[in-house]
Amino acid sequence: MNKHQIETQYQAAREQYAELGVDTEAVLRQLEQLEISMHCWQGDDVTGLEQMAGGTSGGIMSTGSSPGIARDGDELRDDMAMALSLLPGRHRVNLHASYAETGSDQVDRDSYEMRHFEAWLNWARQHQLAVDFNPTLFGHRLADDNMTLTHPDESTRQFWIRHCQASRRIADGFGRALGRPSICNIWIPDGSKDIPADRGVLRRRLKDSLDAILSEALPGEHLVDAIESKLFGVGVESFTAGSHEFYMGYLAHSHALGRRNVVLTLDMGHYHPTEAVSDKISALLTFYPRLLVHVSRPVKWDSDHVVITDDALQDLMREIHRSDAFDRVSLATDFFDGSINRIAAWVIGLRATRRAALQAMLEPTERIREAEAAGRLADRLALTEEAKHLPAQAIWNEFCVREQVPAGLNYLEPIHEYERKILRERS
Ligand SMILES: [Mn+2]
Repeated sequence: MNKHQIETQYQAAREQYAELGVDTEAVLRQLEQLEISMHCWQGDDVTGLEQMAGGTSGGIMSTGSSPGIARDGDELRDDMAMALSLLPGRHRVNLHASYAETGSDQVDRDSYEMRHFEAWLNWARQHQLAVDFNPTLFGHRLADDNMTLTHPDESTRQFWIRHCQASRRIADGFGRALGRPSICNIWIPDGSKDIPADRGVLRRRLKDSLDAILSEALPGEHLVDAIESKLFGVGVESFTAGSHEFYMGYLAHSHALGRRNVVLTLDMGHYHPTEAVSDKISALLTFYPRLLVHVSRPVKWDSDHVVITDDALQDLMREIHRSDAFDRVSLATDFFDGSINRIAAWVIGLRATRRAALQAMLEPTERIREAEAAGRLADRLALTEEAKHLPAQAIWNEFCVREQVPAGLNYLEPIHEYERKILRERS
């Protein structure tokens, strides 16, 4: 499809949306402003760049052996730049602490500093990207028993506390250096395979650890703290210390202490399969000003499949749109699939995320609300159904043209070429 066809189809679609009271030009402006934080760990199957520790664990697992996995930081950044060149709209980059490049420095995670992320900072500057950050509490000899911030051994627990403290300072450093606040998201794998005798002691220890981590006052204009719950993981099926209820409580506790910069993270793969993450948006925004969503796709469990257009994603975006909260809900992708071209995985997942946001923004919400307010519930349902089949694709293609990235499927050929020229050369 060429530019002329895209423009013709866009004009026809624009009129169709206008009839239902939707201004597509305003939607395109909003979509362009929407920042999505692209995770780095899709590019190397969550391996990381450290000298001293490696691999996943902690109940998460990447599978697949597509050729050309990034072998060092430069290759990973090249691959990310390639993916970003095929994505319309604004992006941030999401790093894990395990992507530190320590060179000849024999330094462990509790002593990481900003200088170990120098290459990432320079790269982010060059590509005008803000950076989000995550301490890495898995894939390490001191996390082999799936206990970190809840660890009964005091020195091990203190190691992980120091790691999270160091991570907050690094996130603060990125926020300062780039002039855009960094979100520092804490997720821990802590739990147990079988039924623990004392859940309370583990959770009280987690609370104390988080208090120790968050007690250092760092200015909110550079740093936002996020806490991420989980239901279960492989090897920790019976108990997870950091459950949704735990962190809901911890959030209330933090805000009561005046730590208003702590937000909750909703990972779409971290709940019961029939639980609707979309429904949590308006519930949380009633009490807290901000949220972070990890956009993922669970398949029967928290499998972290590449994000695609499915009901869970569409419902999530619709709720954010209906809450008029795209500026209060931060979006960050979180998936890893090594069984397909890893760059295509990023591009497909990130494009699906933004397209779902577009689909939501294009909804004739005013009409649907009018019908609801008037008690015309059949009209509400009919309009909601009709909205699913309006020509959103024509608006998306026009957006891609304006953003100077490939429309439709045209992003595939550059990926194939990159695979032939770059990925196949990596052994
Ligand atoms: Mn997550």
